[in-house]
Amino acid sequence: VTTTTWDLLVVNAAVATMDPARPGPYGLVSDAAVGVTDARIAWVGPMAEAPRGAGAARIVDAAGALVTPGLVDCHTHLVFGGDRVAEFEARLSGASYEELARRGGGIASTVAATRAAGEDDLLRAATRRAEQLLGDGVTTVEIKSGYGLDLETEVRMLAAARRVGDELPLRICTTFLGAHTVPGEYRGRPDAYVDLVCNDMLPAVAGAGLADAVDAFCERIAFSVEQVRRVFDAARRHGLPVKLHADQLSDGGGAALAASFGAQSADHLEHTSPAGVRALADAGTVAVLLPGATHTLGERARPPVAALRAAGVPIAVSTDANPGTSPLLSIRIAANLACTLLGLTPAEALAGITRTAARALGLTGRTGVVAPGEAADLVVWDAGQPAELVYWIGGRLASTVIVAGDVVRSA
Ligand code: DI6
Ligand code: FE
Repeated sequence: VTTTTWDLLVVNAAVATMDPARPGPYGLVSDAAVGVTDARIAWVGPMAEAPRGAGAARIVDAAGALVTPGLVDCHTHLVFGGDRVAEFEARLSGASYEELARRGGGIASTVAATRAAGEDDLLRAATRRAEQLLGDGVTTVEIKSGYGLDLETEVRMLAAARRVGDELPLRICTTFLGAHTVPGEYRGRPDAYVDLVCNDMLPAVAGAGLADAVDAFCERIAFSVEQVRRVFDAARRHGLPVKLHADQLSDGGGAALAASFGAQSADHLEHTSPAGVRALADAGTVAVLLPGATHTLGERARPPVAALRAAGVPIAVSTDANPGTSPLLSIRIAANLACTLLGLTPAEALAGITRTAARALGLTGRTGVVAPGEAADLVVWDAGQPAELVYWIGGRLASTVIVAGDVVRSA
């Protein structure tokens, strides 16, 4: 008789594996167990089929509750100084986001506050925000720079972002977004700023191992297709994958641009054309929907969800947590809005905050699915059915959060 001993065993679970190899939209396995060894999932299946005589150092009894992969928030701007509460008030009195940006508010005001903040202050504030996500089942978070727009502050932001992963048991992916907007000191000289991004910032950030990917904002109030292409060429030279804020406020051909570089993801897409959708499908680039921004800006335009679905573009959903356009600290509210505002099904939304969000970060096979070999990032929910995670608007439903096989939060 062989005996298996796991480090951790989750029993009596309704596991929404999100494994496309299993039947049904959620890859659901009832009366299931999940065995964990060396921080990874070693076995998942019906308890009746578990290896006989299997033991475990620690057992988590889900008592029939839903278990999912740890959630993945694949697009955030959690590190920033100051706040934009006054801008929120101004917008609700009639000013538009673009108007405020042109007047030197918007991103520029956060840049000023971020340049004035020390790394420890940035870290402390970002950690408080990230804690909100972790507490409700997020185990992987992407964090962008882009509020420094000079070498020193971009480096400080990325260093703070990495350190969030020391403060909290979260997987952190960092993204260099030096090409977020043209800083005041380069007004009227955007190409000179792009030179700085490509020739100074990107090499320094890549050399220090501070970024896992490179992002840019392709928009008439930010950077042109030609300028983004230069940033992406530089990213390629440094071996970094790219992603893009594409077609958020206008159709600038961002989706096709991202696809032409084999981007991990093209994000926003409110104004993406049918040609852009086809390009994403051909490239296998993930479409990341950010309904928190649509909601906050009162945008009428919607990303072309039906076309994305018909073309087979993988769809992820994220908070876009940022002080200006999406002060949203709940990935489940993002998923709810993706359904109610954008027309995703709950199954699509749940895939979008697990498996497909992991894909948008280049983490396919590592987290986002409950399957052998993946990281043991698991959540036991105070819920019985997968769609319930998307149905409730906010609140805290996570009862046990497991990261790399460790129980890190327990209600
Ligand atoms: N698009 C967005 O929605 C955020 N960045 C971007 O490129 C907004 C950033 C901000 O307003 O602070
Ligand atoms: Fe964003």
